[in-house]
Amino acid sequence: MKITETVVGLLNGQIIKVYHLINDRSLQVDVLSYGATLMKILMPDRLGHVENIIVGFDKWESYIDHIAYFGASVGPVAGRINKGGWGEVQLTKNVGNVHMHGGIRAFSHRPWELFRAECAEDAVTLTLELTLEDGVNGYPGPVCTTVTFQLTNDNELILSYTGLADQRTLFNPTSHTYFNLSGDIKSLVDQHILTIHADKVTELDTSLCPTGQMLDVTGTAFDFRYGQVLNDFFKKMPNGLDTPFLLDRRGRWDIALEDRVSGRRVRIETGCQSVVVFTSNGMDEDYIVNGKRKMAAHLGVAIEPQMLPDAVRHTHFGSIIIEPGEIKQYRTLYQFQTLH
Ligand code: FUC
Repeated sequence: MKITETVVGLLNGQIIKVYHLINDRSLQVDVLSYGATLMKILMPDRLGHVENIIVGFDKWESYIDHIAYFGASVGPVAGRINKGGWGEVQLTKNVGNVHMHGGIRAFSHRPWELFRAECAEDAVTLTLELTLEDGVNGYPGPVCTTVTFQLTNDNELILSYTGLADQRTLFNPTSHTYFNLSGDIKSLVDQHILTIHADKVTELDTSLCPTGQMLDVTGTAFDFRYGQVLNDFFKKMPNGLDTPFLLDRRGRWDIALEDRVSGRRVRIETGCQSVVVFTSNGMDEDYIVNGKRKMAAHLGVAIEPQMLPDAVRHTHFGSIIIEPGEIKQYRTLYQFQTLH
């Protein structure tokens, strides 16, 4: 196993690097320090061809100010907070009347610093850190965050976010990674099979914020408990998924994504209570991704484990508050498998 680094640039005097985490089984994870971003995950298909299975940019500069959040660490609070209101605290509204993905220049749009890199016999571990000053986008702070990427020889990637703040504040980060298991974005994700062990989704209003009601998925298009080919879902729901699922904890795995053509599968187990899944709806946009092709709707499926969005306005969703001095940690494990 090894971990290496490449210096890729400079931003306001800060060195920007890509870290390469490599295991002994042909799995490689590239992490960009800007945004603590998963830039590439290289994985073999059933014939042994090693290809990238996530959507992003090949040049780090393309991530600056881009708002697709490709592979980014998003926070302090991922997802939407309607009107940006948390009691007396007013968070910035950056999408219409909504506070989204931590606001402008939050976790996803800042260089993170190296905290620790370790290489052991069966795992390589990279920890990056970032401190958001008090008041950034309205968050009481400072908020000190670390993210740890651990790659093992069992083809597992474990991501842990840790938050610590001086004042009572909010913390609900996620990794906003768009998967495409075809390899080097050869095809859309239409034929991928998505399984989500969730028996409820949140009802959403027109700004895609939860109303507070939970809806049973039984008998609806949103029932992914037994696996569903994404295209079958798109036929029923042409707007695609941009949906928070409440995980039901019935199996060991919470979410699985599988591509039978390449023989690749990712299984996800998370300590978070929910997952937001976004199928890059409407993203027929003009930029090139992976240095290869124009971005397109359904080119990736973003799987974002997190606590339920807008929990600050719906207290029965649970709490994303951290008290001063309290350490909060969220952990998600991705297992990469090649099917034969
Ligand atoms: C997801 C979605 C949003 C948005 C963003 C880029 O998290 O919930 O609607 O478009 O990604």
